Amino acid sequence: MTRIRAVIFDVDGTLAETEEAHRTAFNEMFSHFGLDWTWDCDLYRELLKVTGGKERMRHYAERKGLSAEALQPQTIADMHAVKTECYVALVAAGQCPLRVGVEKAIRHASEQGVRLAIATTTSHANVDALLTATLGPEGKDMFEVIAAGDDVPRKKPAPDVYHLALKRLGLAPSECVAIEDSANGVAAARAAGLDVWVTPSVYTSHESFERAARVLPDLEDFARLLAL
Ligand code: XBP
Ligand code: MG
Repeated sequence: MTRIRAVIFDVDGTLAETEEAHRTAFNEMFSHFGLDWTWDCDLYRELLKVTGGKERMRHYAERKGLSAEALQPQTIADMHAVKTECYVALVAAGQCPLRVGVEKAIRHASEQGVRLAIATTTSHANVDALLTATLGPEGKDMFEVIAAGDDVPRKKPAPDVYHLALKRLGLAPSECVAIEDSANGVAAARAAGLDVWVTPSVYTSHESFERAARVLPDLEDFARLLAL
């Protein structure tokens, strides 16, 4: 019998390699607004240090020395809403399959009576699109709690979204484990007192994960580790 009563999954890079779809959506949105901005893979890897799409865009605009009015919160929000539409369309078209072992891990935990939750920086719209596209119409219902970026004042590496997930689960950090892909995600989960299993993703494989309890290539071994 596992001591772990709930598994709290990160989304981007953990459930699926979604960041290429996010990058494509950002570039489609920039083109939609007639901006000559293009985020290539190398630049995006650097920009991913800033969590949150709106915060990432504001950071990039400030780097380009854009004037204050161009950075109005409403402007950024309008741009991000279009980006989300572009991203949801890419996910619905099947661009983001679940990573190796993820579906088996989700279904195994559920069969073992281990509760499932999500703690992510992205939006509910993006989470809903990914879970529906990869797990079907019942995908969302497999997660008892979905805590998303816009539900909390501070995004990862702040612990806010993990605190919210734990509060809604009604569990202590010691009763749960977080599954993450990034150093920002590990920092957030550790700050909330959670043990963390990391499955580094394409955009985070260069990062260091000293504070993680486990660093795994994927979730293929999840069932055995859950039973330890
Ligand atoms: C990763 C993020 C998100 C995505 C883009 O979230 O930092 O900002 O890069 O999504 P996770 P938005 O915590 O799931 O790894 O544009 O919706 O922010
Ligand atoms: Mg992530």
